[in-house]
Amino acid sequence: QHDCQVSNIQVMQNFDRSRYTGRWYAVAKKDPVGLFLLDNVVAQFSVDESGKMTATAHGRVIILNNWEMCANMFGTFEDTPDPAKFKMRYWGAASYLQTGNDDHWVIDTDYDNYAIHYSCREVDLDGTCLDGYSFIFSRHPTGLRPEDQKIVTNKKKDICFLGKYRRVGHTGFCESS
Ligand code: DAO
Repeated sequence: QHDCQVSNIQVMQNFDRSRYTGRWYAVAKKDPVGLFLLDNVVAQFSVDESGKMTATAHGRVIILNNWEMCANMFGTFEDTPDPAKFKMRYWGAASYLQTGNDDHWVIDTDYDNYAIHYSCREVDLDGTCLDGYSFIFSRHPTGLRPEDQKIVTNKKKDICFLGKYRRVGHTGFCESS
């Protein structure tokens, strides 16, 4: 299971999008090439009337070399045959923010405390991930509960991102906007 093949990565079984709704605080992040969201990252997931998953998120970013701001972002999710694997189209409230269409996989979650997200943007010729990112989310702004840390560490290993994360701080930078 640690051959690091993107196609072999195990995702959440029987993912329940309605239990996943609500606020999630990013507590750690593995950055992609050309990182965007720096810290104070909070995502809010919803399921609309038709059952489609959507999200809003904010986070501190630095754009145009040196301009620090809070980015308000929107995402819509396209379903795939695997209930835990989505295609996420995202864009910013302002035109100069990043837009994209990324994979959005839920690797594991207990819905009430922690969640592990994974996105590989570019698969290498050998089938491993050449450029990807991952968020570790917590329902608690204070971080993961000690009992969840071991599970999360094991999952980081499974997705071959162990040791590549940095802590995502919450200083209140995006709370006023
Ligand atoms: O921060 O480097 C990065 C990549 C993240 C891009 C995605 C940001 C927008 C997300 C919107 C919705 C939900 C989770």
